Amino acid sequence: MFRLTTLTIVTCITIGSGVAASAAPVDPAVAMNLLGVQGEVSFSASEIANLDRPFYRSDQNGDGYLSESEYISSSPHFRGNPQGARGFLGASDNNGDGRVSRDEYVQNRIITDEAKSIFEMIDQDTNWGSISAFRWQMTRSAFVDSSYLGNSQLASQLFDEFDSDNDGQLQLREYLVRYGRWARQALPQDMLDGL
Ligand SMILES: [Ca+2]
Ligand SMILES: [Ca+2]
Ligand SMILES: [Ca+2]
Repeated sequence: MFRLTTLTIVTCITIGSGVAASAAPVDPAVAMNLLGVQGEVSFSASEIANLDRPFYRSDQNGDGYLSESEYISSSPHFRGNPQGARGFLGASDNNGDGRVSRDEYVQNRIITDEAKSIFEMIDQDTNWGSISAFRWQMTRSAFVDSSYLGNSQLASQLFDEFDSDNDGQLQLREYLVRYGRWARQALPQDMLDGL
């Protein structure tokens, strides 16, 4: 059954006297609110129903988990790239048991698929479809001045947290790493489980 859940975030930002606003880490709930993250609500019922199909296709021994070797053999991209498969598996393996359950898989899909569509909405002047996702990146000014985000001061703080290599560009991979951490901290499990 597909449930509609409403993201209600009560935020309270307290900036201590004498502490620069940019030095305070961004609260995950504040970040999710600015980005307009909705979790599974942003997917249609049929999209949710399709999310776990690749999981069952890849689970070759049918034990309900994806192993590293199943990742490698199910994707041409990972054949000859076991390190990439390990990284991909690690990004979904929330409980760190070295394998990915159906719920872990679906949660990661909900997070990354929505994260990518938000990335596209932040900078609508770029034709993202014409660029390989491995090369997606946007400038600091595209992010901070985004009319989608609509709050340049908070966007500036967010950008500093996203831009982990400090090169003034927001690469998709560093965006996904931080976004995934915040989403898991701030969103209730039932907004990410796809049930
Ligand atoms: Ca398996
Ligand atoms: Ca696991
Ligand atoms: Ca960067």
